[in-house]
Amino acid sequence: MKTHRWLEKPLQLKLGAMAEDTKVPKLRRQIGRCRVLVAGLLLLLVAMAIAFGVVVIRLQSNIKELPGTCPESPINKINLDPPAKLPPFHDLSADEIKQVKEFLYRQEDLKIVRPSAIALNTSYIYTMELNIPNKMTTLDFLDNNKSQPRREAKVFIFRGDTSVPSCEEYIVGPLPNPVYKEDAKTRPFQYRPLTGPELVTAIKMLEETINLKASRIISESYGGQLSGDCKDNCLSFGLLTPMSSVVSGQSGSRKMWFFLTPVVEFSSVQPLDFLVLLDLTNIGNYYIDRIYHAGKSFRDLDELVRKYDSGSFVKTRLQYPVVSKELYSTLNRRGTLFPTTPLSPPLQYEPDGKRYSIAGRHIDYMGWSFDVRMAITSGPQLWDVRFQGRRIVYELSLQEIAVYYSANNPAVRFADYVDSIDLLGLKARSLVSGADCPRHSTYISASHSIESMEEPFVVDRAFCVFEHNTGTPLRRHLTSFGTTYKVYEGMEDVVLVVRTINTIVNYDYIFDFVFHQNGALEVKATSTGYILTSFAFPEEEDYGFRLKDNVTGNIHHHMFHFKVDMDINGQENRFETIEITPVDVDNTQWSTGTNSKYSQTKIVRKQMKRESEAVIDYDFSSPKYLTFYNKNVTTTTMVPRAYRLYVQGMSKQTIRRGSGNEPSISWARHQLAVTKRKEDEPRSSSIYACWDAAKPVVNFQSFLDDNEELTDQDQVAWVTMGIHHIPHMEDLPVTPTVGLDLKFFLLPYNYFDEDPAMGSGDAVRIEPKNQMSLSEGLNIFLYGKKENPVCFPRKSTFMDDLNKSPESIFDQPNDDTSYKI
Ligand SMILES: *[C@@H]1O[C@H](CO)[C@@H](O)[C@H](O)[C@H]1NC(C)=O
Ligand SMILES: *[C@@H]1O[C@H](CO)[C@@H](O)[C@H](O)[C@H]1NC(C)=O
Ligand SMILES: *[C@@H]1O[C@H](CO)[C@@H](O)[C@H](O)[C@H]1NC(C)=O
Ligand SMILES: *[C@@H]1O[C@H](CO)[C@@H](O)[C@H](O)[C@H]1NC(C)=O
Ligand SMILES: [Cu+2]
Repeated sequence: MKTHRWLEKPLQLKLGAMAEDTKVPKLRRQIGRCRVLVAGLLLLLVAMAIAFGVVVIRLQSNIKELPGTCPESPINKINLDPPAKLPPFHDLSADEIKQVKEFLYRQEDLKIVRPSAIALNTSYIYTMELNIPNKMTTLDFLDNNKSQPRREAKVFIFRGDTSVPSCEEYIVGPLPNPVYKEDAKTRPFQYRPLTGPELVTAIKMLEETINLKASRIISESYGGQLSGDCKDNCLSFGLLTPMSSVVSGQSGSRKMWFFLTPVVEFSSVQPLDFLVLLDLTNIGNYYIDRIYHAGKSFRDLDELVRKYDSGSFVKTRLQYPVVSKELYSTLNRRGTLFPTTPLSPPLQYEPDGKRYSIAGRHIDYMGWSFDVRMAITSGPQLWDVRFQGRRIVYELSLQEIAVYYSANNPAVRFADYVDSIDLLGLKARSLVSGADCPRHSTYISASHSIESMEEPFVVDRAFCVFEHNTGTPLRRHLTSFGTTYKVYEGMEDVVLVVRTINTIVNYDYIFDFVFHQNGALEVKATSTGYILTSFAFPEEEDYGFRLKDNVTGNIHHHMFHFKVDMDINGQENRFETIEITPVDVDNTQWSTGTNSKYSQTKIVRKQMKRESEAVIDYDFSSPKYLTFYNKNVTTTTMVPRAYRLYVQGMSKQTIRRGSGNEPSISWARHQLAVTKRKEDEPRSSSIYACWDAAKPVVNFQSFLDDNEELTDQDQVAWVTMGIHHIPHMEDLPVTPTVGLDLKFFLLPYNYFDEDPAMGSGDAVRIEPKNQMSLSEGLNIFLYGKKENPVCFPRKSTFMDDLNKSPESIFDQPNDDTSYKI
């Protein structure tokens, strides 16, 4: 209360009340003897009152100047609702998914059961996605005012109900009210990706059998239990490795290695030496094919138990991990806290609201426009990418992620993951504001058809879109010296980022599509997440460093494949390399020496006329630019208006061609390949690729082998990026992204007459008013930007919202769909 009084008094002070204070004479009359003391007290009071007054005045003047909430842009709107008529590249809507399912349930020949009844021996809908319409028809719609191509779904049906089980793919349309399904494409059943019914059945069988015959070995060796009584010492078979028939030598087989792991945060860096190979070829007859334990191989559990009891191998004796904040495999903050007092990091805000628009899945930004979608089978895609109204790329899409390991033990040795086995698009989930994406991001959802759910599975935050000030100049120049014309000009590289992050069990892959204001498009793939490790027998030392007493971090190769359908000034393009070639020129004219030569470089332009020539294997000794253009579109100086493809994230795939699982990723043989675009070569990989090395369902090599003519054809650039990863201590607990970003760029190359970012109002120009004298001051050009815009960013409710809907970040426990590799 006292505090309040004191605060009230100075408030009067401020209003001028103190000058007429009547309390002073009264005090003088009544307490004459204490005059001095009182005077002193009063002085103190006055001083304090003034001090408080100043504080309050300050506060009040601050309040007067307090900025408002940052305004919304009057021009740029964000409307994520699907438009009434869905455009060609829009993912299937929830309603379309529903209509396709109902249509298929009515097809008696397919005998499809609903998700509640799916089992290994039933026919059911695994997933579906937009069937990309024919390009020519779509261009007629986009460019020539023709009618929109029909929308269709591509549906994946697993037929476990037939005498020879198979995977069937159907095209169903037209949406939203389908009336036809085209003849099925049939794929081998043993190549199918991971499915709930299989994994649930396999793991249940495995755990029951082991509990029955070997629970003693498990508990004595690892201090834990598989199920039932376990509480703080649970073990499970969580990780797995598909073993394709080229590895087992058994044509038509389907086998998987399962890793026993403790159920702790996180299993892939807590390796145990207990691995089981299951034969899953026949759906009614799953069995243990092999066991690998204590560095030895056993045919079955009986042999394992017999040899364990007879002491014929050195028994493993491990403690169950002691779970604490300090446990190396956990992601608790630990070590000395820094900064030593909590200080928030810098944040970005949007003082004039959004500078990009979104309508449905169509995005516009600073002259850029494109559509974005999430294909469940292959991940993020951009369509019809234009700058200043002119199409540059028709399709820019992730094709595949692969990671090939090497090890001594069989489960990690054969871990040649081709990740669409786990549905790349479905695993793009749960972006977290303030960590994965800046707080001012817009989140885009995705709706997927998944085997275990009748209703579409909605991922709230599959993409984030944000404008980002990179803090790096896009350009700058200063001339200041001597008598030169003095001027400074520069601008920040402010970009739009479209981001998604796919979590494939232990690894997390960040994909960024970055739109720069100078017409450059950047694509970035970055790895983070947990490494996969092996129990550290001495034989593992060839394959990685020992990171803990019993943990080897195995060497592996991350690979990413992208499709870039180039449409530079139309579809008919040329692919030209500009080689940087050494040349010794005659120098006798400029030198007094005889036969003087001068060594320099010249450019040699080479048009790649056939697919066999258009394969780029990076060669340090012959540097070159890679350009794409339409031969009819040139500058006034007859230079082709091209875009340059610049790949920065290359790596060499070293596994012997044609061996093991290599044929499944023949796209990784070259850092770049350019092919003639074909409707029947839509993707370089497939959801079957993890198993299909014996006979790849999609064999990218065949795209090249027909050696098509490329000149003035519609061309696709297939970009492979990769990184060899030899894990090190600092990969614990989780691999940091720094240094692991792989990029490629599409850069305008004689495409414009000058840098198109010269039009950007984000620039700053400073010059003296008088070139002859600085004393007259400066002209500063901000092009309408406020010099010092101040407003309150909108309050984020992200963490509150998350708390209210935990399922928007995590799977429900025991959800069958959450079994993964
Ligand atoms: C599928 O297998 C179960 C037992 O595992 C059996 O009860 C059922 O009849 C089988 N269904 C079909 C369609 O064969
Ligand atoms: C586009 O086509 C529609 C109907 O086919 C026609 O009415 C319209 O005039 C056309 N617009 C242009 C710009 O050609
Ligand atoms: C590593 O494994 C050996 C052999 O099984 C065991 O004796 C040792 O305790 C293990 N070390 C740790 C840290 O678990
Ligand atoms: C270039 O122009 C000629 C003449 O108009 C035309 O026949 C040809 O198809 C054009 N080529 C390309 C690649 O656009
Ligand atoms: Cu890695």
